[in-house]
Amino acid sequence: MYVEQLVQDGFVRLEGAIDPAFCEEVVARAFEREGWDDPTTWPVGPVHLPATTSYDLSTVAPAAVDALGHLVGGVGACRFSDIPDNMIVNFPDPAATPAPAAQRARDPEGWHKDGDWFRHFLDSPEQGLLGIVLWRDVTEDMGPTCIASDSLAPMAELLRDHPEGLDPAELKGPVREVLAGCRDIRALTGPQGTVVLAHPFLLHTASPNTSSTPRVISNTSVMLREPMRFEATDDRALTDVEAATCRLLGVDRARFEATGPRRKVASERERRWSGRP
Ligand SMILES: O=C(O)CCC(=O)C(=O)O
Repeated sequence: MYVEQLVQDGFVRLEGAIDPAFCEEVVARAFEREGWDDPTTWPVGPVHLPATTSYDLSTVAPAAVDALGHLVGGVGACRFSDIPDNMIVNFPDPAATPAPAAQRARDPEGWHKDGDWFRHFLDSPEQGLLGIVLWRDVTEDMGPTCIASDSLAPMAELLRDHPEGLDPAELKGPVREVLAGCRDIRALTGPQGTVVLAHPFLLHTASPNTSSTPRVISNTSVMLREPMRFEATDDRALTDVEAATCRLLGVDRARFEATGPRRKVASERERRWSGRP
């Protein structure tokens, strides 16, 4: 159902997936917790808040449960598919100048494939999907996430060609090379309550907020119980993400076997949040 969309856009956008009133409650709680009631005291640029809680997907975004069925084989196939409140609040930056999304690709700094905590393989279960929640309206001038919709195929080829796996640090150089060839750069905008479910290989980055309104989103990983499989069997069809990955590689099916260790990598973000140096 979503294969074509994943291949063309890199993501599926579910507008109206979360009730705007609920979004406002969650944002208000975070702003109150952080003492951000007075705009004159706001910081400048992005602030990444750690999660204080996670909301059950079927309760707050039932439409997303249906989409997960097609994309990754359903909530039952996931080790984690809830919505945490780890907001990324991108505060206005008065020094920033408005620029179209395409311009962000000229500076490779910040562009990444999500997953700074594990060694990456073509079939990695740690990031079955990149989920992005728009907790408030996001417009072009509000520092939206910028995505490279045509990054999926070269990223899939890179991971196919490295069955030994790549640590996050080893991905940095190749990501720059992939980005240099990308031409389809878009801003992820949309109304409050939109849930974006993106292919895990989608390259993306933050951008400066040139408006006077904070941009409030969160990122999450839909984590799978098992590695992805790119060959259908009698009792299991390919999920949309697996089928899209095959299409991106120009094949109907693919055999992939990891030859290196699947391992966790201590990320800078985790160290920051746990207060360790
Ligand atoms: O803030 C954004 O728009 C993107 C942030 C991001 O990509 C990340 O934290 O991994």
